Amino acid sequence: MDIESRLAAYRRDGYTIFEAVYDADTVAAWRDECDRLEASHVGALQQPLRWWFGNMLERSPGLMWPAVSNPQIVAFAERVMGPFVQLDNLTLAAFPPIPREAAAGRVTAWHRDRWAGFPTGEYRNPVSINAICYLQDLTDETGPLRVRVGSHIEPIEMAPDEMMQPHPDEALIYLRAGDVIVTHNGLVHSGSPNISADKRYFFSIYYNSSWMKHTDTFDGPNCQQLIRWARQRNDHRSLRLLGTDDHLQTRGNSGFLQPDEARWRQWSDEDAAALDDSNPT
Ligand SMILES: O=C(O)CCC(=O)C(=O)O
Repeated sequence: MDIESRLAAYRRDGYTIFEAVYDADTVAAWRDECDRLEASHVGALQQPLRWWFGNMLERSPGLMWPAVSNPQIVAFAERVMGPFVQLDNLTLAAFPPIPREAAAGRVTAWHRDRWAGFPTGEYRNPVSINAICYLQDLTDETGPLRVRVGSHIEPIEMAPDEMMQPHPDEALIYLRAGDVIVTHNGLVHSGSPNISADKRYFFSIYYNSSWMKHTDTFDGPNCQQLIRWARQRNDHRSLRLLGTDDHLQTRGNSGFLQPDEARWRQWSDEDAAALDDSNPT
């Protein structure tokens, strides 16, 4: 799908799917990393309901940076949010299976994502987006992703007693391992209980605007090393992902007298021209 059609579908539906972004070996390495973190976890006296590891870029930079900086995904994010795309948080998760009886008639929990607002009936550019990658195929056993299509535009309310139940207007999405779904922060969505024989793994790369605070920290040695590498390359896209936007004052106070998209394109082109990738290491 070309990027303009993808953008139009994303604006209409509240999500878009990039198929087969990662191969089986890459996906297996992320699953192994989740198991490794679980095994090295101190303090858990009993099996938790879910494993949830934040700050994954600092924990596993070599494994996770290629996903955070994936050119296809970040280029799309820049078309949606402008060249203001920062990593808010990167979370690797695994949900152990639960008994089939406990899962009957349940969903994980309907929600809109962090930094969203209640929609007004008109499309608004999101200040944050979620790029979710599942590390096994989603089936009725591993649990599909559920979405309410268009709920990033429509002021759809859900009462507390509806939060954990399937909804008649839901769409079930059966992503394959290695696909990436990019959602608008206003899209109402939920996971599904895992009744398979294995854990249900995924990671969520949550991007927000570089005008905002970020949830993960970038002051650990691994992220600092990435920042030095990006600085050497004059790589503004990577610097922004890592919480440093050199153009924040000029671009964030540009006067706003031209349509956003034209300015965004110009700024993205300037960033690409400034990049010095003669020293890739
Ligand atoms: O468990 C899932 O499939 C959904 C994950 C989710 O809701 C999220 O990352 O915001």
